[in-house]
Formats: sequence, C-alpha cells, structure tokens
Amino acid sequence: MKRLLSKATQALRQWHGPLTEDLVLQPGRFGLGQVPARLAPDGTATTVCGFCSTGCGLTAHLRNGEAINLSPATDYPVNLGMACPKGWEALAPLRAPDRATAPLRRTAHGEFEPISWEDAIGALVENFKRIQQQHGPDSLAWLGTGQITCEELGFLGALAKFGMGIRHGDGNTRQCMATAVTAYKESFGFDAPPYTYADFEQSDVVVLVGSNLCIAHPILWQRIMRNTHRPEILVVDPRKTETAMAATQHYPLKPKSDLVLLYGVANILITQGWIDRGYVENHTNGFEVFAQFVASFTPRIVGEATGLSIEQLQRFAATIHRGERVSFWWTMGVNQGHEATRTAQAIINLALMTGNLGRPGTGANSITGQCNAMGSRLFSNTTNLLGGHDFCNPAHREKVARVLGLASSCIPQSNSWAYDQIVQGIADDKIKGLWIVGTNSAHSWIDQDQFSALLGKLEFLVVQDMYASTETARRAHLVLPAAGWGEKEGTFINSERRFGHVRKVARAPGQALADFHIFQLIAQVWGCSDMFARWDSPEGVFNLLKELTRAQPCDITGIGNYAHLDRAGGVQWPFPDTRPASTRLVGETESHVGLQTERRLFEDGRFYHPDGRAKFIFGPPRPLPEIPDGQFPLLLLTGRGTSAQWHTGSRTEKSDVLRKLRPANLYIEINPSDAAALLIQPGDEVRVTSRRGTITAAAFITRIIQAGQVFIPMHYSATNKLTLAVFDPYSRQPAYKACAVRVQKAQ
Ligand SMILES: Nc1nc2c(c(=O)[nH]1)N[C@H]1C(S)=C(S)[C@@H](COP(=O)(O)OP(=O)(O)OC[C@H]3O[C@@H](n4cnc5c(=O)[nH]c(N)nc54)[C@H](O)[C@@H]3O)O[C@H]1N2
Ligand SMILES: Nc1nc2c(c(=O)[nH]1)N[C@H]1C(S)=C(S)[C@@H](COP(=O)(O)OP(=O)(O)OC[C@H]3O[C@@H](n4cnc5c(=O)[nH]c(N)nc54)[C@H](O)[C@@H]3O)O[C@H]1N2
Ligand code: SF4
Ligand SMILES: [Mo]
Repeated sequence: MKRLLSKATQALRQWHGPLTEDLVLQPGRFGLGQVPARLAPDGTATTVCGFCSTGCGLTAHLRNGEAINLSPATDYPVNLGMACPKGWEALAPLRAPDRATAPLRRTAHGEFEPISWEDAIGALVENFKRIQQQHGPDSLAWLGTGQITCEELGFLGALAKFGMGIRHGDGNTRQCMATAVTAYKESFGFDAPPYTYADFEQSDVVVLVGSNLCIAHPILWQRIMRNTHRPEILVVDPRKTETAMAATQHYPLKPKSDLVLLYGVANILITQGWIDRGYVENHTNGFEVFAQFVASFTPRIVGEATGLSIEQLQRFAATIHRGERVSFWWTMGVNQGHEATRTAQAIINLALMTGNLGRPGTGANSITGQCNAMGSRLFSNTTNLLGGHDFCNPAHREKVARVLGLASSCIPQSNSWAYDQIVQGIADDKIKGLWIVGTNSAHSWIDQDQFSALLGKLEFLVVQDMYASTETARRAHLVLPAAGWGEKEGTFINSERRFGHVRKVARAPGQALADFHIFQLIAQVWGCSDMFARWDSPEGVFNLLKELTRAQPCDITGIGNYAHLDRAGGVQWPFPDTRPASTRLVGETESHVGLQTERRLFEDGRFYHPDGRAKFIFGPPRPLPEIPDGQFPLLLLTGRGTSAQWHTGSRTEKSDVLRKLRPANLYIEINPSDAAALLIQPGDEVRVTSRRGTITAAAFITRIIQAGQVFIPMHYSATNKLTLAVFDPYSRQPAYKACAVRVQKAQ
C-alpha cells in the first residue's frame, strides 16, 4: 500500500508542483512553492465567492501569489462591483486556528490522534472494505455537498459509485434544492432554472415566494434595486422580513398555505380570462385539466386557508395580469415544505399560463443556495448520473461509460437512496459505514437528536472537512483535513447557470489537501486508480465533465478552458460547440466577452420533454404534518438570520468582523401578543419545546413574526433539536419550516 501511495504522491506532484510535494512527502511542513494562480499584470486574480449561489466575482490582491485581501470584482457580470460581508471576509475562515491540519484517528480512549495520510487512507480503505465484506456492498454510503468544485463533485460521485461500489450517496443539496430539481424535471423535462440575473432588472413585476433575498442573496436584491421599470415587488412570506419590508406588496400568508394561494391566484386569472392562450396552446400540455382542478379554489376558500383577504387575492392576480414582464422567484419557503414540489410547480404553472417564460424579465425561477449547488445538481452523481443523465437509462449509462473510458457495468442501474433514506438505513442496521464530505449534518439535518443517536451506531464514520471542530467531525472515527475555498482550483455553477473559475490563492495549512487530492489517494489505495487515470488535474476533469454534457440541455462543450472562463466573466450553460462561429466566445477579444454571455432558456418556447412542451402538474393540498394544538400551540419556522452568518457557522464564526454583525446567542422571534400572554419580556430566556426536544433561547419580541408563529435561525446548533423529520414525497426534501412548539419563560 505504501508503494501505491508514493505512486499517488508522484502523480500529485506532477500537476501541483512543490507545494504538494512538501505537504504529502514531508508531512507537517508548509510548502514553499508558488501558488499556481494565473496572475493579472497588476498582481490581482479574479475568483468566484465560495459562500452563496449568487456567485459574485471577487478580486484577490496577491503578494507572492497568495491573497492578502479580497474586494468585489468591478467587471464581473454578476455583482458589478458589490459583495456582501461574507465575500469581503472570505479569507478569514482559512486562517482559523481550529483548521484540521493533519488526519485524525479516534483512539481506543475516544481521543483524536494525528496520523499520516498513509495511515489515514489505509484506515478508510481497510474499514470500508471490511464493512462491505461483512454486511454487503450496500452497507456504505456517502453524504456530499454543494460547496466543493464541479471537478471534485464529479470525482467524489464517480469514485464512490463506479470505483468503490458505494451505490448510496446524496448531498446537502437534498436539504436545499431537491424540490426545484424534481419540479423542473417534471414540468420542463430537465432540471433547468431558466433565468439570467438581468431578468431582475428587466421585470415590471417581481414575485418572491418564500425568499428572503435581502438577507440570503443581498447582491441579487441589489440587482432588483437596479431595475429602472419601477417594478411591483410582491413578497409571499408569513414573516415581515427585511425583503417584505422593502417590497411594494407583502402577502403574509399562513405558513404552508402557498399551494392553496397559488391555485387560488391561478383560478382568478382563469376566471378573468387573464391567460396567454397562444402560449398555452403552442407550448404546454395539460392546461384544461389544470383549469378544472383549480376551479374549486374560490377566493373565499383560499382566503380562509391562507389568512389573506379576497381583495388581497384579487390584487395579487391583477398585478400579475397587468405586468408585461413578470418574473416569479422562489427559495426555501417553498422548497422546504411537506408539499414543496407541487408548490414549486404551482409557481411554474402561473408563469406558463401567463406566457411569462423565455422573455426578458420573466421566468419561473428557483434561486439556488450554496456556491455550487448547481454543480451538485449536474455532476455529483447523486440525483442524476453525471452530466444531468439518468441512472435508469441504459443509453445514458453507455454514454457516460464511453466518455470516461469505463465498463458500463460499473454504473449502478438504479437511483440511490436519498439523504433521509440513508439515515433510515443506519436506523435499520443496513448502513454501517458513512463518509461525510463538506457538510455538517449533525447540526443541519432535521430532528438532530435522532440523527446524532444514529451516528453512534455506525461502525466507521469518516468526516472530510476544513475543521475538526464541527458538530459532525467531533463524532468521526477518522477526520480527513480538507483544503477549503481559495486553496484549490476548479469551477462553480451559480444560480443563473454560470460556470465560474475558482482559483487557488492561498495555501492550505499543515497537511490539509484539496478534496481532489484526497479522492486521488483513495482511488490509489482502494485499487481503482486505473479507472481514474485521466482524472489527473481539475482542468483535465473539467474537460471530461464538458464532454459528458455533450448534446444534453446543459451542453458546455463550447467552453474552452479555465482561461476562457476568466476572459468571459464566467459562461452560462448551455454553451455547445455547435453554435454558429459568430456567436462563439473561444478566441474572441476581451471586448466581446462579459455581459454578452447572459442568456436565458426557452426563448424559442421549446422545453425538454420529447414533444417540446412544458407540463401543468398539480395535486391536492395536504394538511400540515404537525398542527399546533393545546400542548404545542405555536408553529416554528426556521431559516437564515443575517447576511453575516453562513449555515452552521463553521466558516463565518471564524471572522471577527462577521461575528460582530450577528447576534451571538440563539434567539427566537415571538409576536408581542404571544409574548404578553406568556409574560415574556424582551431578552428573557425562554424554553422552546417540541415533541423532539427542548432548547433555550433569548426572546426577540417583534412584529416580524405573526401571532401563533415563532422563528429561530438555523445558524445555531440547537435549532434542529426541535424540527420534525417530514419530507416532500416527490423530492424527499426535509420540511424544515413548520413544526409545533411550546414556549415558556425559563424559571
Ligand atoms: N447569509 C446567508 N445567506 C445564505 C445562506 C446562509 O446560510 N446565510 N444560505 C444559502 C442557502 S444554502 C440557501 S438554500 C438560501 C436560502 O435562502 P432563503 O430561502 O431566502 O432563506 P430562508 O431564511 O431559509 O427562507 C426564506 C423565507 O421563507 C419563509 N417561509 C417560511 N415558511 C414559509 C411558508 O410556508 N411560505 C412562504 N412563502 N415562506 C415561508 C421564511 O419566513 C423566510 O423568510 O440562502 C443562501 N444564502
Ligand atoms: N432548521 C433548518 N435547518 C436547515 C435549513 C433551514 O432553513 N432550517 N437549511 C438547510 C439548507 S438549505 C442547507 S444548504 C443546509 C446546509 O447545511 P450544512 O451543509 O451542514 O452547512 P455548512 O455549515 O455550510 O456545512 C458545510 C461544511 O463543509 C465544510 N467545508 C467548506 N468547504 C469545504 C471544502 O472545500 N471541502 C470540504 N471537505 N469541506 C468543506 C465546512 O467547514 C462545513 O463544516 O442546512 C439545512 N438545514
Ligand atoms: S452575495 Fe453570496 S456570492 Fe456574493 S459575496 Fe455574498 S456570499 Fe459571496
Ligand atoms: Mo441551502
């Protein structure tokens, strides 16, 4: 095995230069080599932010090839010189003292001890192979992320599924985007968010459903602020969020009544004859049945279910009707619900029936979350076979095998379990070994205590993360120290389908290695490195990924290399190499690239179903899984708190600046009337109890939240002790945003 590893380190050295040589061959020493960023003459390099899916361009100011500072890129088409606090502070998490700097193994006494990479990879392979032998091939699973590069996601998915025979793998994108994926696939025939950010500026009506853009995507909110058409901005959110306050119309509906609301609005549009008949007839299927279905959603019934007045419903529909260019946007208020997929499709249906697709300023637009959630959707080998293909389709398996030079027999013929099914697999003693890469499940997964207990059942848990201090890493048998954003090269795909180049502008500390390297080492020691001989560098893998997309809706065969992405300010898919030479970017001069790369989908009215038509998909609303009652009278919502906090805080809590911009302690938004009834004063410590557990929080008494509801941000570790493990049946996405709780003043 030692021999194999030294072969691996040789391979790494070839493309990574002295840095990796130092790190891998002389563990513990910092590398002295140049950081291989391609520099601009002024000593800066533009890279893409590694937090949210907006995908802002950041200029790294370099000294000896290493970033000493970051500022928003002024010429990047996404952010146009702006960045939120996380982007400005993106270097701080890299320098944190609790970075994992060596592989760590848990000793018999339960402590972590640092070990060499040789021993670490050896332990992973030995334990995982033993588990497979003892419990069968399907006794292993992995959980991935939307926060590593496309090249790394592709490598992880291919290595795990084709090389190591681990059929069950999913990612944190299940918590986030699975609903949009399923909705788009069923409605449009492919997972294809159709918009370009310029649509924010070109709409005269912007409808935001379950999206707190000001906090979660502040630079996209800036794009709305650049809209010169005096747009009506409609926000559908039970809470009066920062975004709702800035909107022109706020619809504070009852939580999870969105589906009824959207059907009710569709019914008004139909009754009034406010339908684009031509669009419906030429480009869609199923409208007539849908129209019959929504006829029973009368304003009276919808008013009762949503808590909105009949006038509000009529104003909503009339605003859509009056709009020439209406864009519909949704995020987690939709995706994280018990009937999420049908709700997303109800939004799509509104766009279809009013002909608001494929034109500037329109669209049924799901906004993504993590920096590379879109990359995960296309290349992680979880919900799709690499490149947006289908595991169940023999022709797709053949194509992927041919492009990768593999036998098609190594590609599983069925989809893997979703995240919640993998978790259930642990409960049922089917999954015995788990490999977690780039996600902090022990904080972010729903119904945390149950999850935490299940982690204890695993025979071997490997966590690959930048920090050994996360709630999840602390539970591992083996921690593999990963380089983070900024310490490695690759691509991310942002919300508007833009591939952007992420550069290496810093050195990973100690022996931490890029996930890409770690996968190479595992392939070597597992004995499947022959299958991955061509996976030698991120850019080499990018070329493989490109070829995998050929003739797919996401075809990017027209993108040249990383330098092309740099010149163009990123490139949105599709970008096939079959486009007429006059519209090609390869080899164009600098002045021709940039904003001209903006493109939206469906401009020709053709969708990806075989007949080219989009489908109206719908279904009856279902009651909330856990309705507040006498014992648990309040409904708990969860979500983002401030623009300075990122998820479980493992990165943002490392910045002194970002820590100053957020409340340090867990708090709960509670309406003044509920607070008064419970004798709670501002700042009081309260106990919040659900059927799953009890936590303490500081009371934040505010009219942001309606009476009968409370809100707790997800960034604090205790939040998911309360949540109820319920899933949308089609997307299997967790319904994080509604469960019943009781609040009491702490004694
Ligand atoms: N600062 C910051 N930005 C982020 C992130 C972060 O952690 N921090 N995370 C990124 C990621 S991965 C994601 S997925 C996005 C999430 O971005 P958003 O989805 O915008 O954020 P959330 O706060 O989770 O949820 C949005 C809103 O849904 C509302 N909501 C709750 N229940 C319902 C309901 O039943 N109906 C409706 N209509 N609304 C409801 C909540 O009140 C909340 O205001 O943000 C991304 N950006
Ligand atoms: N109650 C509630 N829970 C929620 C949500 C909610 O709204 N409410 N939202 C859900 C959503 S939308 C999401 S997306 C999830 C997010 O949940 P998580 O994915 O668990 O959140 P992060 O804190 O982003 O965790 C990412 C981890 O990856 C590590 N990491 C960062 N970069 C790298 C890298 O390059 N390589 C490796 N190996 N590791 C890296 C970080 O240190 C961190 O530990 O939370 C979900 N949970
Ligand atoms: S808006 Fe998103 S992509 Fe832009 S700087 Fe902030 S976190 Fe980064
Ligand atoms: Mo997310």
